[in-house]
Amino acid sequence: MPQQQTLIVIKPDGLVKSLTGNILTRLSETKLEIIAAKMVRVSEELAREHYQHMKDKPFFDELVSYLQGKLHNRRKVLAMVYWGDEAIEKVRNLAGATNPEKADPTSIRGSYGRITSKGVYENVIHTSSNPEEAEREIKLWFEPDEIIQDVYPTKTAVLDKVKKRAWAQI
Ligand code: IDP
Ligand code: MG
Repeated sequence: MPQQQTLIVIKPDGLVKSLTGNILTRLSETKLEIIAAKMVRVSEELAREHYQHMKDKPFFDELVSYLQGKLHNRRKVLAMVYWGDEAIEKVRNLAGATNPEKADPTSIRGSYGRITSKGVYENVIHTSSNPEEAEREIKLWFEPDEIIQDVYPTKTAVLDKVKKRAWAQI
């Protein structure tokens, strides 16, 4: 069985509904390992890039606003990388179908998702659907040093004059 990594994002509706603990418990059924996790304030640029394959859909702008948390007044998501045997399929099966009304009622999306009056599927969780998508998404959301394991080849980049925030005192 292939060892894979997959991106999981608990979307703003999942956070607003206090589902984080519940979703993590459901995901633990897979026996996969969490190899990265962080809270992210999603920029419009990141949201548009993440959902680039939906850019011609009539609901694209609404979808971008949804991922940014603008529909829920909760400007954050929990982004994670899970790793292990058949990680992509295992997590997608647990997440359920894209349309929450069609998803198996015992799946995460079937249990907690809904369709908004504007027609966006609020389905609580994002999960990568194949290895190519997982690679694109993990590289979009995470720096190599934020992942506890080497999942893709890296290179050393020497950065000059890069401004970054640091603790004022340590
Ligand atoms: P996935 O999240 O199951 O991989 P995608 O087809 O990649 O599904 O769509 C990305 C997201 O766009 C979905 O999770 C959902 O929030 C939204 N979406 C997809 N299809 C529709 C639709 O037909 N109507 C409304 N929202 C949709
Ligand atoms: Mg998808």
